[in-house]
Amino acid sequence: MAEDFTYKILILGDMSVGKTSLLVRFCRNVFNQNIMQSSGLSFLPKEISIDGENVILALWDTAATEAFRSINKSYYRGAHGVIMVFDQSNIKTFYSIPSWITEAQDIINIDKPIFVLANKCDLTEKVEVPKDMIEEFCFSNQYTLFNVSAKTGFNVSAAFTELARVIHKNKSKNSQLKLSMTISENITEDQEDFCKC
Ligand SMILES: Nc1nc2c(ncn2[C@@H]2O[C@H](COP(=O)(O)OP(=O)(O)OP(=O)(O)O)[C@@H](O)[C@H]2O)c(=O)[nH]1
Ligand SMILES: [Mg+2]
Repeated sequence: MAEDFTYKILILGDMSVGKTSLLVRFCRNVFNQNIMQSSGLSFLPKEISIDGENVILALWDTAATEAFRSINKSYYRGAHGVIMVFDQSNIKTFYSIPSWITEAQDIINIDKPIFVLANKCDLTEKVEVPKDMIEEFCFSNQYTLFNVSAKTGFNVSAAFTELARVIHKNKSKNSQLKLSMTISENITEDQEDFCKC
């Protein structure tokens, strides 16, 4: 039977940036203007196919309020990637990104892929964060940037799927690396035996 791959992805960002809306758009292809504020932590699973392989994404949605923020941190462990969301119509949410990422990187490996989703791109009249500022920030930190809207659905699926693809590719590379290390360890042991004889 074909193997399933499961990856844990964290969705981080300030209150009301649209974390839950993006998840619901990606998983169920709907948008609810009157969505409730999240409390605590929840996750939605989403099954996708990457190059013919079955991949299950466990998408962890976090509540951004201070009270939940410290509790949620204990669930960051084991994450394979991070979706960092900010609201283009609220520059404060852009300035908060480094603190979210520092917090996550205290717990998960620094080499995990981080995708920045500039949400609410439908609010063209209200954009507060200059495009070149976002691009420069993401480029200098090596974060992958997607301009998205949970409301219209623009680029949402593309962003999540690309992150899954990057994680899956790294996973394959890591297992290949492990395999080649095992082989070379065995060769070394064999050579030692050979020398001793
Ligand atoms: N115009 C517009 N509104 C959006 C978009 N995404 C989310 N919203 C609205 O923004 C508000 C907050 O959305 P949520 O998805 O609850 O945001 P959140 O980041 O999960 O918020 P917390 O759970 O409080 O941390 C809601 O009123 C949404 O309808 C978008 O792409 N465009
Ligand atoms: Mg929420």
